[in-house]
Amino acid sequence: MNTSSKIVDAYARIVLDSRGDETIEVEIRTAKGLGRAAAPAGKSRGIKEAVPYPPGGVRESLEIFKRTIRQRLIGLDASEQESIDYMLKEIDGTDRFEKIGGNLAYAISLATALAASAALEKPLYEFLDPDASSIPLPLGNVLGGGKHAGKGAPDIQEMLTVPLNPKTPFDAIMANALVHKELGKILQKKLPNFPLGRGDEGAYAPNMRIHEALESVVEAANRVSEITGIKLGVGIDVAASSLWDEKKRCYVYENEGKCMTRDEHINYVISLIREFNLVYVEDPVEEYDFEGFKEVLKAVPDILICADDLVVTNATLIKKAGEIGAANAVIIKPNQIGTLTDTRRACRVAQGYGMVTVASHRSGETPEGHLAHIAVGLGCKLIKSGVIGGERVAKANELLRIGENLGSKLKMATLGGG
Ligand code: 2PG
Ligand code: MG
Repeated sequence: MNTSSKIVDAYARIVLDSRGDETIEVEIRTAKGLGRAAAPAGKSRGIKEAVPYPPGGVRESLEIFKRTIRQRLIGLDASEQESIDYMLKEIDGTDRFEKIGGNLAYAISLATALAASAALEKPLYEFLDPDASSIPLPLGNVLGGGKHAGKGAPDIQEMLTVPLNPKTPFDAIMANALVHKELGKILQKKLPNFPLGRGDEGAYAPNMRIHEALESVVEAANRVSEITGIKLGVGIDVAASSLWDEKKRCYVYENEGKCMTRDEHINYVISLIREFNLVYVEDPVEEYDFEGFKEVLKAVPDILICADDLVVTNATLIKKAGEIGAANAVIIKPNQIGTLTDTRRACRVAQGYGMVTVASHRSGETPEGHLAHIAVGLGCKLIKSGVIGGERVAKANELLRIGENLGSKLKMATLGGG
């Protein structure tokens, strides 16, 4: 046992997330440091994800922590992440943290890792991987709708940009911020009465159809490429499970006034990819349609087809997707699976299939930068963490600090393979 990382006390409390919803925050104290972490929350959640809270909600998770978990943490070594995460799974006893809540598990798991890294005097990314040196490219949501915005916004949840050849972490995050600014100007010109309203992740949420919205994002990205010399790619998160109506068996595009059959929808997504030269498409079809993913990837093999709700950071589901060739990229949201150990497993399996791993925020976030460390420490080539808003910028700014800390070791990630 490393005495400096021995857990001497643990606390939990309820705090607010970026949407003003209650979430659980955990503190793990060692003789030499403190780890504090709160869980984010999704709105377009996958059905197969860890259950965020037991039936009694966040308060029940808090009670469970006080009653059964706190005492069992005290005396353990915070640097032994795997055994602590295993203990959480054993206490819960279900596959999806239905009893204690995936968000409680995740807050404990991350707070433990932070406590260990503080005790060992290492940044979290280095605790996760001592050889980590690559800074992921930021994939930033600049315009969106779906479940993250109100009525009238585009049916597609997110339209994103990614700098493809930035020289430094600063160039990378600044490029997306400039796109957001240029886009604001373009939207105001097109919609003089648009009061620059934004959705949950800080992306503009105009009253606009998909086609015009994508045209605007491409225009903003091109302008920024011209100004900065940085090449920008455009992508989308269709979040297709949010559109799928199981009873009607079609994809409901409310704002477009359409209900598309599975095949019409797949053809539509492929047509958008071709027309707008998209480089990245997340969740093109609903969360049970592995074959649909495969069809899309087959049609556009050079594009990143990224699985989020399909695989929910679950190594077994990622393996299934890898085996049949359903996706060449995968979203990594630690609270979808509940522990850092299982998040690491998910990354390893995905990277083993040559998939690009994309560390991702949730639409309800905490004002912390930890996701940047997780992205670097787990070898993710992309980080999807929004462009503006304190809780989004916290992750971007943390990438800058990690970059400085890496010094001459620093490499910028590039896309393509593994
Ligand atoms: C997504 C996420 C994050 P949510 O679908 O990728 O952008 O949304 O957190 O609401 O699941
Ligand atoms: Mg998604």
